[in-house]
Amino acid sequence: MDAPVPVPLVQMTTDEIRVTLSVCCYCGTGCGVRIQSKGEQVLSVEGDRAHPSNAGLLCSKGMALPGTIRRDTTRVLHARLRDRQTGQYRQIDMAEAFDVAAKVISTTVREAGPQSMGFYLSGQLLTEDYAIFNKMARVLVGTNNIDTNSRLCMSSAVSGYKMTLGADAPPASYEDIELADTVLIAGSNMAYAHPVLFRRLMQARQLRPHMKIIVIDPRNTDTAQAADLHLAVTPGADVALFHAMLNVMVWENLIDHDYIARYTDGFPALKDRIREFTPAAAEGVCGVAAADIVKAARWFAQSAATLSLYTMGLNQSSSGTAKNMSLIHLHLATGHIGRPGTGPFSLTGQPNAMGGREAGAMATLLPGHRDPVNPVHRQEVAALWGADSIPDTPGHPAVAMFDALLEKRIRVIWIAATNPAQSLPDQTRVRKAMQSADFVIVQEAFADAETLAYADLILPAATWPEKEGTVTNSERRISRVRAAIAAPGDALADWKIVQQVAQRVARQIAPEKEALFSYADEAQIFAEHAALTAGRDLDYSALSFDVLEQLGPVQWPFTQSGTPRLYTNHVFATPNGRARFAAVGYVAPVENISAHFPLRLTTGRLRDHWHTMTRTGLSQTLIGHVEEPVVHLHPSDMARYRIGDQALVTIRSRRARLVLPAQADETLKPGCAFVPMHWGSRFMAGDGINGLTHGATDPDSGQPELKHCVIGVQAYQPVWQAVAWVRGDAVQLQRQLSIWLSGFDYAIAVPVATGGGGLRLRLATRTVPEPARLKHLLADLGIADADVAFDDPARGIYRRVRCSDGRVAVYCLAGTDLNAEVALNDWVDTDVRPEPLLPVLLGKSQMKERARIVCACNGVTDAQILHGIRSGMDLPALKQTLNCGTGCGSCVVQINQMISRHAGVEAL
Ligand SMILES: Nc1nc2c(c(=O)[nH]1)N[C@H]1C(S)=C(S)[C@@H](COP(=O)(O)OP(=O)(O)OC[C@H]3O[C@@H](n4cnc5c(=O)[nH]c(N)nc54)[C@H](O)[C@@H]3O)O[C@H]1N2
Ligand SMILES: Nc1nc2c(c(=O)[nH]1)N[C@H]1C(S)=C(S)[C@@H](COP(=O)(O)OP(=O)(O)OC[C@H]3O[C@@H](n4cnc5c(=O)[nH]c(N)nc54)[C@H](O)[C@@H]3O)O[C@H]1N2
Ligand code: SF4
Ligand SMILES: [Mo]
Repeated sequence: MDAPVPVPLVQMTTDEIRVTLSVCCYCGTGCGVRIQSKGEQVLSVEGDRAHPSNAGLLCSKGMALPGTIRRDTTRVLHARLRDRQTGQYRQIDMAEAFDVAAKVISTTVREAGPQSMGFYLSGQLLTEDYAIFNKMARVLVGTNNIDTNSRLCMSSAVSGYKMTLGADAPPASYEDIELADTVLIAGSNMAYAHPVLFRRLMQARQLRPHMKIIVIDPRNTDTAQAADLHLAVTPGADVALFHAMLNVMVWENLIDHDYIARYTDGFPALKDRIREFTPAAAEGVCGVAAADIVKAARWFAQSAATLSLYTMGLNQSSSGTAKNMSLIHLHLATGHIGRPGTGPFSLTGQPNAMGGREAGAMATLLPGHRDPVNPVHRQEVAALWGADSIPDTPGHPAVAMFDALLEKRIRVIWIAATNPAQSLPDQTRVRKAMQSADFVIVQEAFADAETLAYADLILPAATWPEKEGTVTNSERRISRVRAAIAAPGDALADWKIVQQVAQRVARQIAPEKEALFSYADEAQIFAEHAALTAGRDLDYSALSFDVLEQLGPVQWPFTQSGTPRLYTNHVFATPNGRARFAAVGYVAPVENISAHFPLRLTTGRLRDHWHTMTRTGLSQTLIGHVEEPVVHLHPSDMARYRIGDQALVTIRSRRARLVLPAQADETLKPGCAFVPMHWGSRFMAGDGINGLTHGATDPDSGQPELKHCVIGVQAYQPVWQAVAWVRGDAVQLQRQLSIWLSGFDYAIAVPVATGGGGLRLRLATRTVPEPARLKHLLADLGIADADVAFDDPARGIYRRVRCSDGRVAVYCLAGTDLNAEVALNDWVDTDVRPEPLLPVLLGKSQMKERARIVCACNGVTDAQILHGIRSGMDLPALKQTLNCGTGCGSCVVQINQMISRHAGVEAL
């Protein structure tokens, strides 16, 4: 039961410092925060001890939120309209922007029909934003072409739950982490992606030393390193592994026959199907030793309470639904569901992907967990919305929506709170689709999102912490999001923008529908939305903003109180109340390795960045953890393909090429490669990582296989290279210098965390650029006039430094004689005086390698920690002397790894 938490909302204190209770805007953990602000400035963000999901804890990203709040040109401050002829944008006021959007939409609907319009939204919208977008799409425009980036994220979890348990409802609560005896973590790097839950898990294990943790991940991630058993599955092969675990459970009679007989259907057919998946047979498919499969099966089945936590390693797959189902099967077969410490618990990625599922703002969903192919459901929703009907033509899920755009079946797309020009797979197609659209509306909060380059109309959105509404986290907990400061410029809350445009569209095409959008505030939208859940599995029709003020965050279903755990009576959300097994088969990923593409590439997250970095890229503390994109390769593969550590390498997939530095990484399985998903084309040459990935999707969920494509790698031998650094505001510098990201095989422009901050550029090509071009580069870098210069223009050599106030302001090293090491150790402590640079410029010495930040909260570098370890310090001593690991604690895993790797090494 949710204990009522007496929470006061916005407290005024005497010195005018306001405290606002809200929720962190990043991951689906949904940590409660206390925002302290004064005027329009956020002074601090700290964990809310009263919030039941995090009890005051925050990770590095949550702690660093204040550093991401800027009210300058890093934000989209005004609406802008592009002139199609000239490509130039002009600033317009909001009324004109609403008129333009409404005219484009109504004309398109009238002339080309409702199916020519698409809405592509985001798991980062608030429930109220989804609700109004959904109503606009389905009953005003008259299309089901509404989908969100949750298609790239949670849709396999949705279909997995629905096909087994009957409803899209994660049955467990975070407190089950503290009550489990075995925890199976599949395809999730919680230590990075859900750090506060990972900390809860580590604390739980300290209190319950018998707890067993199994991690299934092709990489030996920080999460896997904390496990008692790491199963390094071959990417994509989880179904074979889960089937083999079930095979062991059946063979060793570890299943719960009584549970299966009383509460489930379909087990015999599945039992037949898994017969061939003996551990020995599965070993060859999934790459996990048979003995480990047996051990995992026993730990899972024999513990008193087994909980599974899983995310993108299962969902982002062409067999994502089957992966989810075959894991849920293990819970049903052993009765590990509906009791404390048990259940298949899918962790949501984005802060309100759950809310989007509840609001049904996706092509394959309707509000209140209803189904658009069901005519009764359509009619129910239409009636509750006060409309006649909802169209029956199926809508396009995300990937298909961009295909439809490319093929002109969709002509106008409205994109909000997602950055598809970086996050959708197969970027060549996605970008072409946006280019070929009749009109693209982009509703965005941050000014440097890649997708803005494709916008005809840019609408300025308010963002956290400027918005009011609700979000639902992974454990079905609905929390209030509250505004601490006003939005800058003309930016408006997303729902308000939709409301204005919808009312104008209604006036043009269906005046009787204008009244459907006359909400006074978020509370009214929520009330209408909550009513749509009445009588459904998630029922929270008794909930309102007033009740949330009284009780604090609560878990659905909610009648008089919340529900921490589902299916406690073992009645499932299927028509006959019985859970369903299905005889799903194992299907290999869409692309298979070949002589030409011998490696499997997977992609994912880093600890301190959020997706396409529009927000985390602004934080001086967060950018330090990992500063630039690299491809991680196993040392044995690097040896095979003659690739040096840190050397540049060409990565080829069937769709694109990308040149990146290689990083030797023993945490990978041989034959596998990893590239983080975060850096897009504003940071590097090419279309970003998703130039390489493909758009093939899971047949049931429509989720693309972002976790697997095959690649070839080859050492890249540059003929000419340059490294440069410019002091100043990285965002501004990046805008000025971004033209230098094209025309080179490899180019990056990345903000710098330490030293003098600023922007770092690195370029490489196979031909020496024309002298005129290099002159232009030097001018753009601000080093046309240098204090020190050693140039040989004929050979493209420029070694230059410009100083101001006795400190380096710009430096550039360019030439054919830069060896790879110079190019890589391209770092100087930019706060030092210029003299130490001279030998470097003269080519007589290499630069010293720079330190990297480990502890983001307190700015402690790897060099400092290593020094401490080498002088004999253990974790408590390091914490005490250096302060590292004492903030959010997200870096403790990394510090422990450094201790285990370097302890005992003599002081240098
Ligand atoms: N720091 C940070 N945290 C985040 C986010 C962020 O951008 N940054 N984003 C949020 C969002 S939206 C999401 S969806 C979540 C994602 O959270 P996670 O799913 O935990 O993150 P990923 O790194 O995408 O992928 C998890 C792991 O899947 C593994 N994997 C790859 N292929 C397979 C496979 O075939 N089988 C198995 N079993 N594992 C495989 C990868 O090696 C990787 O370690 O994170 C949320 N939290
Ligand atoms: N290769 C690869 N690709 C992936 C993944 C992967 O693992 N590998 N993961 C996929 C997953 S799980 C996800 S969730 C997606 C995430 O992909 P995206 O959704 O594209 O990522 P974000 O950077 O979070 O984009 C959110 C956008 O909304 C803007 N924004 C922020 N707040 C607001 C607001 O309040 N209103 C409006 N209108 N805009 C706002 C931000 O500036 C940003 O541009 O990426 C997917 N793509
Ligand atoms: S775990 Fe970190 S990113 Fe996720 S909600 Fe909590 S503080 Fe925010
Ligand atoms: Mo996600």
